[in-house]
Amino acid sequence: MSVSIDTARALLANNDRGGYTVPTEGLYPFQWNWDSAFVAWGFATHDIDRALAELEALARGQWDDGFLPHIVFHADADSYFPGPEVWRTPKAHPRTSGITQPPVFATALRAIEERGADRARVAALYRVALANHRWWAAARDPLGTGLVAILHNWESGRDNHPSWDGPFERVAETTTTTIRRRDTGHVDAAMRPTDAEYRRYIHLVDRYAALGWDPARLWADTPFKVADVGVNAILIAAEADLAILAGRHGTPAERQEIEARHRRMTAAIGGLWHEGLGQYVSRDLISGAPLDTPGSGGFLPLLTDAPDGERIRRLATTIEALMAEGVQPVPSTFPGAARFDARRYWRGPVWAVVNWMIARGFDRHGRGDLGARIDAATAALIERGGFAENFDPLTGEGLGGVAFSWTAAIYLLIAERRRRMARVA
Ligand code: 9WN
Repeated sequence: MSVSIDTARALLANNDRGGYTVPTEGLYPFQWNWDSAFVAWGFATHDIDRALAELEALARGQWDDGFLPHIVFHADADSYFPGPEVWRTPKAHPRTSGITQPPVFATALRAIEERGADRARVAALYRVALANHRWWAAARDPLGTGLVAILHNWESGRDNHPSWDGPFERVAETTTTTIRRRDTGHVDAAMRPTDAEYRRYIHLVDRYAALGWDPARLWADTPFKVADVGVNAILIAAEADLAILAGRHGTPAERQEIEARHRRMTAAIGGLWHEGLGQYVSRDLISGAPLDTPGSGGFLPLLTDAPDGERIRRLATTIEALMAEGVQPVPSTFPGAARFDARRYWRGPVWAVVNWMIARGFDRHGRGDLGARIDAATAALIERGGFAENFDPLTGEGLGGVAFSWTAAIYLLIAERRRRMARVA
């Protein structure tokens, strides 16, 4: 498929399953949480009604306590493992998984509203986001530290990043669920996590299902508890966006509550800075160890007010140095890191959605020049490699699944942004 604004829109229309969008045909046949937030944002460039519908469909998967699942199984499909029969969650109509994903929802909602959305529909979605942020605080930071935890690597969205290898040494392999991988029937196994990794991923699912997916029991029992730098940064940015939405759709008390969480989290994420690497890193909350494999996730705190001038300079210098060496920005794991693998998922490849967030982070901190360079590099990768799932940081080749919704959404957003910048100039 040639790459253009028209083909990006056509791709989204083609992956529409009637009000929600699958990440790609076959490999991912359901609605995914953060994919849909980016897709809604992308739809907002040309179809506000459809953008709202995407978030409304995701909201139908919300649990009573505010939890938003990482997958909503609106319709049956047998081309993906693990399906609903493996998750065994209490939610029905629609069925869902039992873990979550990076909370981009409120940020997407604010972006949609800015482009002129219906007030009543935004107000209803504001309440969904508010309940969800309260869930994050209560379920994933019960001690009020200001850092939320992920309890499964899939919750990071950066699934097999080497940072999770250490914490996974404590995780057993499943003995009760048969692994029936479908992903390797769609894409080359060399681009995907290994079977041993999958057995551990599913052990966590088995264990949490046995605990009835009760947040307090999961918190007390889990062998995998990580303060992921990406999820924390994205949640802080989402709290800032939610505070703005609260000003229009909520009460003064809600706004204060959101701002208090925002302040506490902004202060806490500073503790994830790694001076030796010159970037932020995740932390194992069980051992206390920093998870110090450098990669794109460590740049996401640029979305927040946490980094000072010196840290921003170091983050920028690192990206500029990589680009000067001919590396495509921004690799999920940096070349030279011990477990770097240019073609394997989050162990090297570049992902358009992460680039979009890092670029906006540089804009936020007065480095719009670098934000624009990252956008240009992302658009060029897509134009050469197609609407691929991700890209080889050394060759630029498109990898993983093809015809990916969120890659098309980011292409539309970059194009819109460039049009706007051209008008301003
Ligand atoms: C598990 C859908 C999702 C993305 C994730 C990406 C991948 C799933 C998988 O695909 O994860 O959630 O089966 O590998 O890592 O970020 O949301 O595109």
